[in-house]
Amino acid sequence: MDTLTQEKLEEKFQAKIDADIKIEPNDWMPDTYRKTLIRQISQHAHSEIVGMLPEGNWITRAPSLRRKAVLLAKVQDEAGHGLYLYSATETLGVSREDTIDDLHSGKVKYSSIFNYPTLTWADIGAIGWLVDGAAIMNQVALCRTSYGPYARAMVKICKEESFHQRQGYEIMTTLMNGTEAQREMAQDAMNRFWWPALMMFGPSDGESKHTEQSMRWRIKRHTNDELRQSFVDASVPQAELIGLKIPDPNLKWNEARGHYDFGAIDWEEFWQVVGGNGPCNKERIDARVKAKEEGEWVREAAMAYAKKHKS
Ligand code: FAQ
Repeated sequence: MDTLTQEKLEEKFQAKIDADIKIEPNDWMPDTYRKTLIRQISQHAHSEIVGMLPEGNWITRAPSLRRKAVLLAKVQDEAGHGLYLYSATETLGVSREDTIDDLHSGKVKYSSIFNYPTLTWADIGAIGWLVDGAAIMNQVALCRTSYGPYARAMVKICKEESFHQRQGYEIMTTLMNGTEAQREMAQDAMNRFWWPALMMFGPSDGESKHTEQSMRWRIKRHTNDELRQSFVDASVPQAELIGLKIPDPNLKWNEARGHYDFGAIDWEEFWQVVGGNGPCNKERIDARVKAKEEGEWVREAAMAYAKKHKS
């Protein structure tokens, strides 16, 4: 293709983005736009699937039948989110098999948050409230992302995530209305999940290598720091309402900014976890690889059945 045609195509493409017209799978798109989407959506899909593991750990130990039914439904929702997102990735011309292999080989990332362990029942409350809460803050904005299949997947995902956030907050509220030991357990979960939840939004804007281009393409509608700030502003009153303390001595309402100021994030910890050295990275990938190996016979049987009924 000559450069003039390439330039014209890129101009037309950007004009569509600027007019908020969705890009669909068969539309022309720059190679780098396609690659950025494959990276982000597949990372997002993997996060949903790996994210089932810390909570799945508590299904057999949920404190009542009601809690168990709710947690089962939530974890199954996450599986569904992963499947929509793998489908959205496939519309960009990559196979699901390759995408999953990239996760297992460590080539592609998933959210740092799922490399932390779930030590107590209160962690399930903290994940629902804070982790799903952070996920929604990011995903509501993604309902308006420029790539059609990703934006449409996000609409259903956000509806389910807001139920997840409420169930987590309800667990925390119940614990905070319980015994001294239950309140301590809830506060301990808060202490361990608060900072990793803030890290979910990614590096600060000055350090984020993809934000500028992704904002121009309207893949991202807000920067990492903008979303992180909105999350802090929304979470502080929720914590205060049920008597939980935010583990940050520098957290303070700033009247002039109209936002909470908060302490420095430990970016060294973030990059260690992203780089594979978090508390549970190895355990998470081992579990996914094992699940794939043990599911081989199911896939084979399904394919054989599909072939037989096609012919
Ligand atoms: N963890 O230049 P940026 C959920 C990487 S879903 C690991 O700022 P970008 C539901 C990033 O990939 C949670 N890696 O990147 C649920 C890049 O690396 P690369 C997942 C991270 O893409 C709840 C490098 O750092 N949500 O929780 C992280 O513009 C409960 C530089 O960063 C999504 O994936 C991180 N936290 O912005 C499930 C939402 N942050 O690839 C179960 C969609 C950054 O160049 C239970 N994704 N990195 O080597 C996004 O919005 C964006 O991709 C960001 C990062 C905001 C995550």
